[in-house]
Amino acid sequence: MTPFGSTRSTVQWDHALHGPDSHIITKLPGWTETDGIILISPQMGSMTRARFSQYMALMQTGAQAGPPLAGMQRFLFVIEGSVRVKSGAENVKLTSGGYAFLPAGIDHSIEATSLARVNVFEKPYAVLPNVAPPLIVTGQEQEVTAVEFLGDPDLLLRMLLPDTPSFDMAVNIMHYNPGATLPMVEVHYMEHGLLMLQGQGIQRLADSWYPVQIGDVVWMAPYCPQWFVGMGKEPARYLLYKDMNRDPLNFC
Ligand code: UGY
Ligand code: MN
Repeated sequence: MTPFGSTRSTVQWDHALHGPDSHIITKLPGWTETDGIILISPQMGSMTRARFSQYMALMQTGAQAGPPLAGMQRFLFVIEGSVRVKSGAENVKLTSGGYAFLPAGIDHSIEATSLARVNVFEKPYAVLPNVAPPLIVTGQEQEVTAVEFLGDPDLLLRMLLPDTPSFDMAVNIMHYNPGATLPMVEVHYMEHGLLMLQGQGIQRLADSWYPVQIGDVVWMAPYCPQWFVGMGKEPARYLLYKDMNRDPLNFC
């Protein structure tokens, strides 16, 4: 309980910071024994709307996910506990750091095999003529090779999805050693959903600088100026959604 109604959470037309103290639990349609926290959705924003959703599913042991809406892709990232994902011949158990990308229209089941906390991104798939739709991807973040971001050995990037035209979205993990920064203030037409996985830092969003820490979620609309510095004695890491590989006029 925060005294005097204070919170770091804020929702602006082109960005938002959603801290754990502002979470509201809701039902996720079709999911059983699960509490949902809708973190980012098209209901957010005014002059521009988020074109994806990000939510946290707090699943009891044995809980089952409901299906996404028609045409939606789904990306799961397990924060805590374990889930089993099945689809066709695919049958994988995902534990902390495990992830699964489920293309639009693919039948699948997700069952919690323990108490589990799962971050989910969903986005309508943007078809590209003459390009095959993406296939299922599963993996474990610890097994993904880290590459230096723009040549900085203290700023590492892990790409959890293939960067090919079939995929219209990326989910990456950015790792900052203490003091590392994005090398520039980025301004780009793609939007972001971000979950702080570890540590703390300062997130610049448009003309505001926000202290952020593990558990915080950030939405950045297209063209929202953005910059980050990792602070404290441990690395800062965030999970980052981004739309990719499509013409910006696709969204008109
Ligand atoms: O890839 C990106 O757009 C990423 N560097 N942005 C960010 O971390 N805010
Ligand atoms: Mn960016």
